[in-house]
Amino acid sequence: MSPISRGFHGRRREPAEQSSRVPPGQYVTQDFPVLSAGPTPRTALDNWSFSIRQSGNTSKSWTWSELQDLPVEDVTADIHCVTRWSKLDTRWRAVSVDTLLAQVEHNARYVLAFCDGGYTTNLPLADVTAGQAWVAFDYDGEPLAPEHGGPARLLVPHLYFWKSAKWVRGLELLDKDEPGFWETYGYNMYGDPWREQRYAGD
Ligand SMILES: Nc1nc2c(c(=O)[nH]1)N[C@H]1C(S)=C(S)[C@@H](COP(=O)(O)O)O[C@H]1N2
Ligand SMILES: [Mo]
Repeated sequence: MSPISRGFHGRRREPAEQSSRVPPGQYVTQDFPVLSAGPTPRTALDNWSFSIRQSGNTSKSWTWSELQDLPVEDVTADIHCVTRWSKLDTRWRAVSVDTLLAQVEHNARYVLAFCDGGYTTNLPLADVTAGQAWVAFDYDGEPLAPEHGGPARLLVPHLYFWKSAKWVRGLELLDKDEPGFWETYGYNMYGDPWREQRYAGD
């Protein structure tokens, strides 16, 4: 009989399955590190809104309770930080960006997410639509903690996690790609973890 109990063995993910889910240069962690470029902003839910802007105007905005009334999805996703940690099977409750954009007329090709605290990050419209991006407000069955972006953050798990803007307050719709906060400091404009697009030129 194996010296390792079946229960212990059975709880482990098969290494092959795990490695096929971990992009090059990443390691899997059970922790949830906090990476913030500044202090954690705290906006009361009564003062919170999510806005979609175009050419300097607000096209549509939702209060906190209006956002909660939209169709909510349970999302399980692997996330990958450019500092090389990956976390598998993270669980979120979230509203799809598709649901939000469906209420706005536009023909934009890019978005710039904006946040309390001034952080921004840029994404192609094609990467925040078709079921690939969400505004998430619960993590692992609890309201999203402030240090992880609560009350709400963007969740774009197929790109490096710096694209998942914490304390997100809206999306600006753009014709041209404009660098956000980290992109201005030399991070990649796109950030595909499977192609290791960490820095400009990768
Ligand atoms: N508003 C804001 N969003 C942000 C950041 C930030 O500094 N400010 N850091 C980004 C980076 S680099 C990463 S890796 C993730 C970290 O999210 P976490 O702190 O929940 O792990 O948030 C991203 N979103
Ligand atoms: Mo990051």
